[in-house]
Amino acid sequence: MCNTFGNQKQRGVKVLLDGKRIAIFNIANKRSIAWSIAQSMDAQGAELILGYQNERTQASVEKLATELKNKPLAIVPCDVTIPEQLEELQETIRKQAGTINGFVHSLAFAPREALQNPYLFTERDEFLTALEISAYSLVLLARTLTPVFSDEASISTLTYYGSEKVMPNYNVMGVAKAALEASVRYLAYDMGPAGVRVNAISAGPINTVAARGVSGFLDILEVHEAKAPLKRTVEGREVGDTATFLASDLSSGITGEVIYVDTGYNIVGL
Ligand code: IMJ
Repeated sequence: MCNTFGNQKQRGVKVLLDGKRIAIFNIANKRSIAWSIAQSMDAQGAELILGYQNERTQASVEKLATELKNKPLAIVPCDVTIPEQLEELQETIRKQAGTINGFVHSLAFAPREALQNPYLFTERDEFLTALEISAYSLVLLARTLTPVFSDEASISTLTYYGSEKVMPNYNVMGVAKAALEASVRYLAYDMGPAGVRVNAISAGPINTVAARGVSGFLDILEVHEAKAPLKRTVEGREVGDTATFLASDLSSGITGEVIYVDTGYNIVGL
């Protein structure tokens, strides 16, 4: 048996993701939102499959994985631009987990120049790269992993308010996140009849490696603290806990939705 949560179970305490197998794409380092999600899900008893993009991040994911209570079912390469790797991903999951109860899509990329120059100057290849990696990859992963889904599955992705309102420098990423959010609705419509839910978490600004390099990012954090009703920025744990909720049976009636985890920033006009 050897269940870390034996005590909680004996006391009748519910563990949200007990018996759930969930894949998370991708973890790069300890600041990754994907890592906060992995920690929250692990704490609720999930058995995880962890994705990394390339050899540069493989070692750090393997090291982070040792901090989890439950040893991951697998640690897998997941570069969404390599079709053979996605086929292999499906095979590995089938072998190591059988079926999964869903996955988390927490990956995005736009070429740096596209986040620095005015949106007006976005080149065709920059646009296509941003949309392919940040939006199309959700469709690709949903289709690739459908054959290994259990009866009821949950897909969650990460988005940002720059999809709806202009944020300085967010540029083509805002356009990609708008496509991602629309994809969530269309996928929810397509997959709903099979019992698959698809949702997005719109996270407030967090000091991750993907955000730090952004010029003026510290100013953005300050403005957020001043304007948001909770008068602070959001923590990775809070985003992770929302992902846990969306993967759990507690959210069984929610699909096609964008849930804001932004300390209330988006509701304020001035
Ligand atoms: C990113 C760019 C501009 C403004 C930004 C961000 N703000 C926030 C972010 C205000 C919060 C972070 N964010 C929400 C993202 O989605 C980041 C995506 C991203 C970041 C980089 C940096 C390094 C690189 N390409 C990137 N592609 C996507 O070369």
